Amino acid sequence: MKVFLLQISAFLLFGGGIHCQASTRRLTFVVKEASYTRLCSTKNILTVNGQFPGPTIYAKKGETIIVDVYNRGKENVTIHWHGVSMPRYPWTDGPEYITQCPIQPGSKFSQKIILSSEEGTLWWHAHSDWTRATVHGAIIVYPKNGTKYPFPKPSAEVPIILGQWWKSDVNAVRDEGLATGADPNASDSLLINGQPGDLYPCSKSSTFKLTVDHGKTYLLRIINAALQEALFFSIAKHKMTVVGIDGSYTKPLTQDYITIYPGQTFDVLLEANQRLDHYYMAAKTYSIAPVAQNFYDNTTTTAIVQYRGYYTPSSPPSLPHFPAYNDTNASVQVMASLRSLADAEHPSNVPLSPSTKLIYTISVNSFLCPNNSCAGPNGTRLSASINNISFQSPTIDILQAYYYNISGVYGDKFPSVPPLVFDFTADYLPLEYQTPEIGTEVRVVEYNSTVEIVFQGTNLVSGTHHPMHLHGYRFYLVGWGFGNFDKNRDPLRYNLVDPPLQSTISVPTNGWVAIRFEASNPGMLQALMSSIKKNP
Ligand SMILES: *[C@@H]1O[C@H](CO)[C@@H](O)[C@H](O)[C@H]1NC(C)=O
Ligand SMILES: *[C@@H]1O[C@H](CO)[C@@H](O)[C@H](O)[C@H]1NC(C)=O
Ligand SMILES: *[C@@H]1O[C@H](CO)[C@@H](O)[C@H](O)[C@H]1NC(C)=O
Ligand SMILES: *[C@@H]1O[C@H](CO)[C@@H](O)[C@H](O)[C@H]1NC(C)=O
Ligand SMILES: *[C@@H]1O[C@H](CO)[C@@H](O)[C@H](O)[C@H]1NC(C)=O
Ligand SMILES: *[C@@H]1O[C@H](CO)[C@@H](O)[C@H](O)[C@H]1NC(C)=O
Ligand SMILES: *[C@@H]1O[C@H](CO)[C@@H](O)[C@H](O)[C@H]1NC(C)=O
Ligand SMILES: *[C@@H]1O[C@H](CO)[C@@H](O)[C@H](O)[C@H]1NC(C)=O
Ligand SMILES: *[C@@H]1O[C@H](CO)[C@@H](O)[C@H](O)[C@H]1NC(C)=O
Ligand SMILES: *[C@@H]1O[C@H](CO)[C@@H](O)[C@H](O)[C@H]1NC(C)=O
Ligand SMILES: *[C@@H]1O[C@H](CO)[C@@H](O)[C@H](O)[C@H]1NC(C)=O
Ligand SMILES: [Cu+2]
Repeated sequence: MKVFLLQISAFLLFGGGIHCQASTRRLTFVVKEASYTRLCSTKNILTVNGQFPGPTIYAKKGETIIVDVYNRGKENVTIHWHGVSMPRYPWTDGPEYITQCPIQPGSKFSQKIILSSEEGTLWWHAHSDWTRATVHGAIIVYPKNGTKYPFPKPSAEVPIILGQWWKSDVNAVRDEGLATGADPNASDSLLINGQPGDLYPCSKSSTFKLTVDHGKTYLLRIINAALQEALFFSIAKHKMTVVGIDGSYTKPLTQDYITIYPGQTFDVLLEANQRLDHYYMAAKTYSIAPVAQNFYDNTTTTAIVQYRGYYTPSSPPSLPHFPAYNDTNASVQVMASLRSLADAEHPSNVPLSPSTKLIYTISVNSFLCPNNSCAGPNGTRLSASINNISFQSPTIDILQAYYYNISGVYGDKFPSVPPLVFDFTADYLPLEYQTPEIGTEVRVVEYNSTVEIVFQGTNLVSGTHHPMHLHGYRFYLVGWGFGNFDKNRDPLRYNLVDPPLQSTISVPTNGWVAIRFEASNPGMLQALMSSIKKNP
């Protein structure tokens, strides 16, 4: 139950898509089912090349790679390059019915990945329904020849992919949620690199282990590939230093834990500077939902950091300390402290006086069902909206409709401000506000305009946090706060000097964020709200 909204297009300028390089590398992705056993039971999952998590793509900054995708599965899929801006080339970025039609079973489609300014960790995932639960992998973008990391070269680099596992078929879980109108079932476990870890049944022998040498530093490339869960991630007795997010570098930020939202990627340095032993690295969900109900996955996934040497390890290894599962202050800590490098080699280009200012409310909604027969709150069906419009997916992709001037696929009346202004984050809100309109509306922005979007969370149905992700752009996170955005006071506190450059942020629980970017990449700019769970 994904809800996406706000597609933006400006003039499309074609013919700029020639990216010849001496040798464009080609990779082969065969999407097919494979049998995997987790939590004492076996099922078929959709994979790329039979691998779960899927293969890592290694690239250099600025490189173009072609991925030949063969769909040997039973359902439509597309592969999306998450966090890649794809300058002037939205056509193979993946979102189905937004920039392209899906790849049907038995067919092949070559998808070009055009890397430009990104450097660090990104990821790829399937972009059709819940296929991304198992069809995903890392993209590692190294500095160009002759340039370096803005930190000492680590001894080794390790992808840490956080995920979720359902014992049931993921499509059955999704279908059940759609049929009943309730939150789909929470997953049965969280995963680190495809493994639940020591704290789950039948899992101990395959727990992911990272062997380290005392005194060395490791670069963890952490990806939250979970469908829904915002995760706290920490390593027992070790600090982590964040040096990058979403494929751009940050000033070093030393933390006991990070909060990583679905879709985000972090580059984190781990110094192996503790007593020779085994230590757990672990992840668990941040959620404001009541603890006793099955609204979110309340389990803890672990992997082991093991020092090389001769010693008797602690058994079990020590677990990291986590904030309380519902600690909203903790959920914003990293966001509140991250700063971009903003130096000569990594300049900040944040627009100082945006020409277009938009305010978008993000709400969880409910639709009435006949005789209150749905399984959402009070017999309703859960949904989500931006500015009170719940996105209806078209059957022809919007970019194609734009290109060929096909009318009736989408409208261009997406409101720039909330159609109704109320105390968005009040404890009690009128029930009649809960039902949104339905539509496929697009907001058109002028090419090269500078845009500010304030995403304002509301407390309708559930005032939870909302991960937001834009395609085709990375944006500067210039401000955030709890409560209602104040257009007179809050902009005075914006960080216009060294705001972090990201492609995925989370609107805090009953709060807001402000982002800015230059609309210089024509195409369909899509804001994705990752899910309508009580704890998306
Ligand atoms: C798969 O994609 C094709 C082409 O867009 C579409 O006609 C078909 O309905 C899709 N099938 C499903 C099950 O969504
Ligand atoms: C970059 O360096 C690698 C290893 O030193 C070399 O194999 C490769 O050809 C170089 N690439 C370019 C574009 O110079
Ligand atoms: C969802 O959870 C309920 C309650 O535990 C269970 O009865 C149902 O079978 C689950 N659905 C799926 C698709 O696993
Ligand atoms: C986790 O959630 C289940 C319900 O799904 C509940 O029974 C259990 O008490 C919860 N455990 C913890 C540690 O909160
Ligand atoms: C967090 O959960 C605890 C235990 O479930 C509860 O007592 C507390 O009120 C919750 N805090 C917030 C801010 O919801
Ligand atoms: C969160 O932070 C605010 C302001 O710093 C403080 O008033 C509040 O008590 C904190 N809440 C928790 C649960 O720590
Ligand atoms: C709703 O309930 C009424 C009375 O129980 C019944 O007559 C009617 O058929 C129900 N409607 C639907 C759509 O189920
Ligand atoms: C696009 O279609 C509309 C009507 O559907 C028409 O008025 C307009 O001239 C067309 N534009 C182009 C560029 O073909
Ligand atoms: C959303 O639109 C519906 C239909 O017009 C209306 O009933 C509802 O009050 C609106 N809610 C908000 C928050 O604007
Ligand atoms: C848009 O901006 C780019 C880069 O700043 C510039 O090269 C181009 O001429 C501008 N185009 C228009 C139509 O303003
Ligand atoms: C459910 O109904 C009760 C009683 O009308 C109301 O107080 C509550 O807010 C409703 N909850 C939702 C989520 O609609
Ligand atoms: Cu994306």
